[in-house]
Parts: sequence; structure tokens; C-alpha cells
Amino acid sequence: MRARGRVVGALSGLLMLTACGGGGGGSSSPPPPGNPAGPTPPAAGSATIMIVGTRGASSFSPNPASVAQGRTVAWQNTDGVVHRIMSNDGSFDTGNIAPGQTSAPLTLGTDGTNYHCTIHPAMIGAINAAAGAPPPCTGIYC
Ligand SMILES: [Cu+2]
Repeated sequence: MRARGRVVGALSGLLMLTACGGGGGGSSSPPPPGNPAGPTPPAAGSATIMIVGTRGASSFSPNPASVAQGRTVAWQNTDGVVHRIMSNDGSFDTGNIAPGQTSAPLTLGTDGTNYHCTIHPAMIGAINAAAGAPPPCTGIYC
């Protein structure tokens, strides 16, 4: 019993030393990449656009969104019904996005573009100032 008590005591001391020694990195260091404690934030220049309703140009936030060419954009459906986002020039199509879901990230291949919801064509948005403000709701998208 005595020997066992000494071993445990020695182990406790070792653990304390390890804990103290391991903190040498300082608390100001950024968390390591791929931290399993939370989702990895999107790369600089990428964006996630919230789908907030079926209210024309107010259906998306932010609108217009800012996405660097070559970076990714995704849509998160915070509304209660399915939406499907397509660029007006047909260069991308997210497929159906169920309530609470986020589309797969799409790589923006142009300076910017306008887009709409294929299920609710009055929902219109824009990516980047290059594409201009969200267009007025006219033609086939109304
Ligand atoms: Cu929709």
C-alpha cells in the first residue's frame, strides 16, 4: 500500500509538471487550424449568404455580398421553406437547399454575378459591386 501511494504521488507530480510545461506557447497564439472545437471559418474572400425570406431583394443577407473571384460562396437557408439558388447567367445552381441547410460551397469564377431563386423567382440577389446593385424585379424573374 505504501509503495502504491508513492507511485500515485509521483505520477501526480509528473502530470502537474507536464501541465505547467505545456502551457509555454502562451495564450495569445491563434488556435491551430482544423480545431475540432468549432467549424473552420471560410477563407478570406469567401462568404456565406443567409436566405432570410421570400421578399424580393431583401431575401438575402448580405445583399449584395462580397466574394473574391476564385473564392467560394454558399447559401445558408434560415427560412422555413426550400430554396434553390441559380445565377442569372446559369453558371451555377445550388440545387434544393432545405430549411436549416447550407448549400455546398461554389467557387466564384467571375468578378460578380446576379442570382435568383428558381422556386421563388422574385428572390433576387447580387454578388459583388461589379454586378451592380440587385436588379429591379422585372421580366421573367417576377
Ligand atoms: Cu426560394
